[in-house]
Amino acid sequence: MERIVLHLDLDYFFAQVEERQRPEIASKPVVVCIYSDVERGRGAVSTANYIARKFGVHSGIAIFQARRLLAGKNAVFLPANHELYGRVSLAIAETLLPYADAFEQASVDEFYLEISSSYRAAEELAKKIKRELVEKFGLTCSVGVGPNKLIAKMAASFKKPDGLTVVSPVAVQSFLDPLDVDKIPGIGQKTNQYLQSKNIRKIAELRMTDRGLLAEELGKNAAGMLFEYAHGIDNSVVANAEEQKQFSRIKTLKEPAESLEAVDVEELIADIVSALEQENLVCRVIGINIIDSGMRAHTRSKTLPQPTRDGEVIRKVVIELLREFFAEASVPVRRVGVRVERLESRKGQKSLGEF
Ligand code: DCP
Ligand code: CA
Ligand code: CA
Repeated sequence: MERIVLHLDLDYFFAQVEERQRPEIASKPVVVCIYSDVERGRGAVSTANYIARKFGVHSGIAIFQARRLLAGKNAVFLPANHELYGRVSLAIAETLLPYADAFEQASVDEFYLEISSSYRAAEELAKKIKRELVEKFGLTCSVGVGPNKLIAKMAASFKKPDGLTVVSPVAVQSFLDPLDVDKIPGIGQKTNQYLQSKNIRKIAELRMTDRGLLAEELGKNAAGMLFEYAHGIDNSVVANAEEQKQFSRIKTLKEPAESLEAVDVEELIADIVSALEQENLVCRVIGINIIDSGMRAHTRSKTLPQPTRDGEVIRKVVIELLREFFAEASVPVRRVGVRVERLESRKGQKSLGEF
């Protein structure tokens, strides 16, 4: 049994839902529109079916531009019906939930399921889910299966529409290497432009690039993240926002404190470390929560280049944040808290220390 993540993304979601409502339009170009000015027909394309995409129509272009591209093509333009898409999205989530050990809805049409299984069984489950969504909702989707969220998502985008791509742990590197760097989810335009300017086009090239060099331009955190992604490493947990809890502990000081020396955070840190250990989690962000004697709240935080649950590391960061706070504070402190965020699973964790 391994930790396996399945990512599911509905194909041309809004337009596909519209096609299901009126099957007679499915053979035509379908464009779902978000109107900013209904009378004048102005606004942007929300999405389009694959027939319309063949003519160059895609999310984000102006409606008038889509009309021009589809002139004489018998195209159907519809206003977005968000209420309907929301209902369908919810019903899909309810269908998927029972299959998952952990479940996360990432957007209106994207879902992560964590399953403890074998890759063979995971592939069968993916097929079963795809059939079920066609039977229940008349909707196709693209699914990716992999050892973490990153690989599952990239696998789901690999073949669209109606795709199913399974990337087992041994296949991760050969799956990633030939892909363009802009296939990495969340890679910004600036980062992409920088990589292009350095002739780093494929993930294989990114993987071979010196990490220090990347850090000079992109900063240590962004470079570290990018480097981990290029190696297929992602330890983020599958969990909905409300479960992606941060851990925090706070206490009221016996006397309002005006300096770092008057604050003892040992107990708070010990509590946090034991909570992380209990759930087998590490954190990437460490913060402090402060209530001053005027009852105002202050927070500060720091992102680490490597996730941790080491009490020493956490203490050092907390002390640093408190020192910075007291250096600028003008009122005494009544309550002090410590919190950790961006929690990641330790299960089967790999880190760059291994490279
Ligand atoms: N959407 C939007 N405006 C955008 C992008 C998306 O209104 N700029 C909406 C319409 C999409 C839905 O969000 O149907 C999901 O977005 P996706 O990026 O997943 O795109 P599609 O599902 O439409 O197409 P694909 O088959 O490529 O996933
Ligand atoms: Ca989609
Ligand atoms: Ca999507």
